[in-house]
Amino acid sequence: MEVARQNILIIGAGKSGIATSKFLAEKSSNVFLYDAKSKEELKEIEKEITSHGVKAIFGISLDVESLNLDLVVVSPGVPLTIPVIVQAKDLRIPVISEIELAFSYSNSPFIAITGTNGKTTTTALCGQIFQDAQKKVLVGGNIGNPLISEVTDYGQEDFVIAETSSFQLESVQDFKPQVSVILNLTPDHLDRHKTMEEYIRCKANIFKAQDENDFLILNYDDLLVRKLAKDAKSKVIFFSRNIKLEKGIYLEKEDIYANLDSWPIYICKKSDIRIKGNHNLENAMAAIAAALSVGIEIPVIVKTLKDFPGVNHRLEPVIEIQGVTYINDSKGTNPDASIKALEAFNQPIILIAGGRNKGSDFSEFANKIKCKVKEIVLVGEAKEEIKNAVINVHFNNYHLVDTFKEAVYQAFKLASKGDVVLLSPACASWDMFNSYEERGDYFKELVIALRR
Ligand code: UMA
Repeated sequence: MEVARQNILIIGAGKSGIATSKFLAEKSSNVFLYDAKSKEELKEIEKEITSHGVKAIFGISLDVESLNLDLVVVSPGVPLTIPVIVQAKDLRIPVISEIELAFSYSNSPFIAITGTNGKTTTTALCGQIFQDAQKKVLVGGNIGNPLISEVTDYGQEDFVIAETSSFQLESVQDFKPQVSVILNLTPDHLDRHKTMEEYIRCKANIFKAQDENDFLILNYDDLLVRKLAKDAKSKVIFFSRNIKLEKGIYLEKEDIYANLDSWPIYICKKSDIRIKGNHNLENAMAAIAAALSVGIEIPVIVKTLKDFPGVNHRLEPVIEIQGVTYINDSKGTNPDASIKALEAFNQPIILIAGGRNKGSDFSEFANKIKCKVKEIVLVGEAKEEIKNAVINVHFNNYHLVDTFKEAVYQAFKLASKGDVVLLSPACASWDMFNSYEERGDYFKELVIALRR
């Protein structure tokens, strides 16, 4: 993609937008960075990017036509329906996402991973397997570091392992991973995508440009994911923990097998995998499939599965105080993720939940709460909505609080020896924090302070 001396507008001055601005400024583009937030809020960012020759347009309405643009690059969190983007599209200016730009500059094959839940764990696990196989890898994307920020290193990598969200995939055209993975599909981000069909369409863009030389790894046990196989031009590899597949990765009793060519090959025991729970078994099977599809040896894969400890903010043990275990699952940002977190424990659970609802329905979550939870502490914008959902299933052990700090203290007071205090909000953090990482870190800080 030719970008030198082109007029390029980047939308969103978060991690992706800042990295994209710097990248394009280095390539001699004429770069404008737009953000709806005020100049005052973004003054540090303005200082940083203007030193790279980028022009900031913050907190004011923008006449796209006046900039004589050649290209618009959108950050993931920016809906494609905002007036600036609509105007750009009306003017037939190409609008692309940051991952598509990064992809167009890469010479390395991409392993791209999506799904409603488990994508960070699977991305990190794949990264570790590939590294342990002595491959040079770049791990990035939705996991936290925008791919474009590493783009200068491209070409030196054997593989780019990219966690990709529905936001990032929404508008891609030429994004063509050598291996694409879809782990599962349950309602999420419907405040932006509006319908489940549209959410699935965005996720399915991960394999839209693939051809018969590429691989698509799909969860056979998830009907919505399984159905996508019919739209694929690439070679589909299914994985299943419920069914002995004729072809694919599957569980038979306690053993995992891969049958990709003519006969089944034993991989390892389910219990060999260090990260626990059915959802992690699925993540591990997807990672096995991805690794095998590029020829990584089984002993390397198995060694990593035995060692890999999981990722921060995902069922992350924090501390034990007076026989109570505190678990940080701040990454549980939708009901399905939090249902999986609840299923991972046999002990009585004091659950901290709530935050910003992303258009989810809480009724299934409420049913799971009724079965697994002793007491629930509710906080944030969605607290009333979750309260109503649990009342509907006749669960009355709820406690409403005003601040996150209060939520942690309340959970501490309610817990007794043998209990688990679990932060798994089923909601985004954006009503109280900048990110789920910030929420999880604050939880850990508050919990560790309880010990004193
Ligand atoms: N903005 C506007 N107008 C709008 C909306 C936003 O100007 O209409 C501006 C905001 O004022 C803000 C900027 O856009 O200044 C934020 O851009 P962004 O939301 O794209 O944030 P980034 O910092 O670039 O982070 C993004 C991803 N964020 C989202 O998708 C919301 C990060 O994923 C990702 O790690 C990062 O790029 C690097 O790739 C986070 C996330 O929550 C973890 N992802 C969602 C999820 O996992 O469920 C999809």
